[in-house]
Amino acid sequence: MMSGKDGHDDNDTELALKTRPKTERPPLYKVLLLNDDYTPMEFVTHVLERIFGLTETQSVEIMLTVHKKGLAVVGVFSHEVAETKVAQVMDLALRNQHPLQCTMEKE
Ligand code: TYC
Repeated sequence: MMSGKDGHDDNDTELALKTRPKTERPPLYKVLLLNDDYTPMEFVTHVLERIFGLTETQSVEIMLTVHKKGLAVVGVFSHEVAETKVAQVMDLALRNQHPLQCTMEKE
């Protein structure tokens, strides 16, 4: 609403609501962990703790969700961070000869 006798919108509320702010937030990416029949549960839990900084309890919970449902979202990150985490998981899996798969998807 206008306030002040000069008709000026003192707090710029109207302008802020009518125009789109030029600062667009960068897109976010979900990092997904996929189930397989061979990767040991303990290895997956360890990877979640190590790469995503989760507690053991959080890691076991996500690992079991993946095991039961086929996949789970581990976290949501900027493109660069998501890409790095996927690469770190895939590198650890490969070096330990486990078929664990991790991917990212635009939110
Ligand atoms: N399904 C695997 C097993 O029974 C465990 C597992 C969980 C593998 C999560 C991958 O992303 C995964 N050993």
